[in-house]
Amino acid sequence: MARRSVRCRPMDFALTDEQELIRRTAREFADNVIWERARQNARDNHFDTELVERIAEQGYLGAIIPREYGGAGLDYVTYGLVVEEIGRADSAMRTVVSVQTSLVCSAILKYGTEEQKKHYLPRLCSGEWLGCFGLTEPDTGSDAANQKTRATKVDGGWRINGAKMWISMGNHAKVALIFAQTDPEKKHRGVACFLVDTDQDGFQPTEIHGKMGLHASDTAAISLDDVFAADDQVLGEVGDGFKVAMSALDSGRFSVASGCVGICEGCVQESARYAQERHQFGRPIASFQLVQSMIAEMRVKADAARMLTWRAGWLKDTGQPNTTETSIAKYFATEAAQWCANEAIQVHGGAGYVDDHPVERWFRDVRVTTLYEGTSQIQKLIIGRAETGINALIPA
Ligand code: COS
Repeated sequence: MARRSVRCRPMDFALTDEQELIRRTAREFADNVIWERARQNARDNHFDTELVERIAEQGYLGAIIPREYGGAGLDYVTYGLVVEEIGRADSAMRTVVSVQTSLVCSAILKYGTEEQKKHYLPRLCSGEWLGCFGLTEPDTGSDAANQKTRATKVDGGWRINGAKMWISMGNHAKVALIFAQTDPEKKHRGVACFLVDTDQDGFQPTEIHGKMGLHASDTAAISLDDVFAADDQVLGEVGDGFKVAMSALDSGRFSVASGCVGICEGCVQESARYAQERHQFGRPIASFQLVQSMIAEMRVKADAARMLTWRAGWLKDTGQPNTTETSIAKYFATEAAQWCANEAIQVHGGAGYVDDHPVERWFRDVRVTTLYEGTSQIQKLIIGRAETGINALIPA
């Protein structure tokens, strides 16, 4: 599973034997281990740390991190295959993988000093520590540069005050990437990213209850009251924070897209299976053209989402710019998964309205994917800006 040199490799839709094996292994693990517990964990609103440990043992936390830092050394396309399988089984666990691997580990790998990489990455990849990504605030969502959290220089480090919102794993993380403004006049160029140790009094997470979906995921509101980060806990240079965030989101959005490909695929398979079993008017409902139409459209969207996601992964693996293509994949795959989950319930009829079938959970869990890691509207504005050269993000 060593990271291959793929520079200049043409885009190839055939998976290598190694990729097929990794995909098969991930599929079996998702079906036999994650799937088994997903429904009950959702019913119980249970963040299953034991399951997180099993996922870590498989090498799925930090899969794209080189082996020398404790990762599995996978390329992005292969990582996407794993995330697709986990996403099909349980979006709550897929969120753990996406946050830990793409938002936290990839940021440390790209911007960390050698000491930071050696200190944090092996612990995060092994699952000994969980990490969280503290960018969003109560009043700062899409306008990510507008951080209200403040970092003030003190002897030997920084004092951080503010609040973060909707932070996955915020109640369990040992290290939190906290984005904070150091100099408001500099706007996004004043933002810094801190590797905050959560074991301190001023770091106070509170569990967010009442979510529509992702019931088995841990989501926190975090209050930061004079939290301390030493000078060697700044990730990148002071002022690099916005770039750290955007670059991490390039990886995170790919991961969300991959998970949504998994939901699309699950919807196709479950709908086709159910439509063959369920009889009405003396025939399997799969024999009705209107039912086949729904399944056919799901298949088209699933395949298109997968191709766009693989393209984004291939661009990453070949070292090419990919922010726009990642936004395209994220936008399309999340909207497609939402559409597929809705249609899959339609195919299941009343049976799809209760959690006896996974379509009920997919429908609730998928809703957040067009919101987090950049809304569909933000993705479209990024794509539109790339096409036209005109920034429509900030009205004149
Ligand atoms: N990787 C690294 N650096 C990047 C980058 C990327 N993908 N994208 C932009 N940057 C850099 C730019 O190079 C630029 O650097 P300079 O200051 O040196 O010029 C800087 O960041 C600002 O870039 P840009 O002008 O493109 O940023 P915008 O203010 O236009 O970005 C959007 C606005 C809306 C795109 C951004 O704020 C965004 O993605 N918001 C959504 C946030 C989000 O997804 N939140 C959900 C979090 S849930 S975990």
